[in-house]
Amino acid sequence: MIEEIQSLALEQFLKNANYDENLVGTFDLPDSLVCNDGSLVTDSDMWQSKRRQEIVKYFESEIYGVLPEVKTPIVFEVLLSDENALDGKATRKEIAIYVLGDRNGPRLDLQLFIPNNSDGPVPAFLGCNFFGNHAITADPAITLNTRWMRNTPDSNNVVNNQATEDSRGSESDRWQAEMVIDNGFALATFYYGDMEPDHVDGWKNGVRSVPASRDSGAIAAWSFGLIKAMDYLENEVAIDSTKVAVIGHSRLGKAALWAGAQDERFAMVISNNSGAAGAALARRNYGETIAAITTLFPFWFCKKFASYGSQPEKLPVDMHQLIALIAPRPVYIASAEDDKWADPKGEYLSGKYAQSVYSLFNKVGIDSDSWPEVHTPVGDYIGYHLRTGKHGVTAYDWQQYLNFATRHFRNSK
Ligand code: GTR
Repeated sequence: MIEEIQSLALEQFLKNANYDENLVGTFDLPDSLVCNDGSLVTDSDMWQSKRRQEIVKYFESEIYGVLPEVKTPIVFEVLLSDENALDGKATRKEIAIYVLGDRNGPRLDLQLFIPNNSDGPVPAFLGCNFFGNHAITADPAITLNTRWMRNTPDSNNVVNNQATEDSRGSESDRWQAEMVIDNGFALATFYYGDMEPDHVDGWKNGVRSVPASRDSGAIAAWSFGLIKAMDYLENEVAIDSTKVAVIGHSRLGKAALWAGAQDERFAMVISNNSGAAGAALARRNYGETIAAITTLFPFWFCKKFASYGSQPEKLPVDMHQLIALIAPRPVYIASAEDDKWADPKGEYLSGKYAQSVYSLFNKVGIDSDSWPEVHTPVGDYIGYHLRTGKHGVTAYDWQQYLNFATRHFRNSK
């Protein structure tokens, strides 16, 4: 029922969305370098000690809400280790992480692929997945996720909100596990619904039910899971935890950005088609707007965010500042040409306008003066590409992420 109402509302918004660059409107973006008291940020120390925190607070209070407050360390248990995964190329582990440090509390199941031919700790990609760890490869040894899942009978064989044996490997194109391993990286991933099922009542069975009163949204819950998975990676001898890239697609790209913005242990952040309330500028009237996203998915955000639906210009931050919070760490933003709903140009511009903060660290971000052509990756510390095709994650996307991560992680040895 909820899904039906959502899809009717989506239809309306899709029909009425603006896709005409002439109707995007003009706007002033909040200045990342002017503090709330009017003082100007003149160097990276002042950014780190003062302004950065002000901007984090705005993203908390106006958009995503606060993460659960946890003082206890995670408790984890390695449930399985298979040295013959991916035809012997990788060791695959399944690790139960009790994110609140309580074996009776919320748990996420991390799946970790580690290349077998490495001679020391390796860099890693970490991201939430949409359809369970068993969807990453078709390996029948992967534990099938039994939690609530969005119905996708045609693509992922999720029926009656449950994964089926036929769901195995249904996301393998999106994850390219073998390509990642062949390039000397580990891949860590967990089902986002482990932290909160993606529906309006999902919080009741997720990490936000403890404590229930905090005003936040599901994106914060998914980000929280990424941060807790990072806690584990710091304990994993096979991983170089100083070289972990947090990655996500679409709504999970929003979660990856928010996790990476807050937690500076993530050495790199990758946003794949994250769109509205992700990389795309909120003030541009193009594709999905704040009004649309907060009507379709109010539970992703703190309550305040919806109040900007009719007045995005009042939002005290914009998404270029989410990118700026990642400075000076490398960040990559990827768009798809036909993914107009996500406002590809707005995603590019966020990266472009984050430059003032990267400049404080003498880092060059996007080095192109105009929105690049398709299949023309640009940027040094802020990478960007536009590919052909629709909303999704492809081998082309992964190839660029691997190039970007290889370049930055090799240089920082
Ligand atoms: C859409 C939503 C987008 C994006 C997408 C997805 O319906 O409006 O912001 O998050 O879902 O996650 O696939």
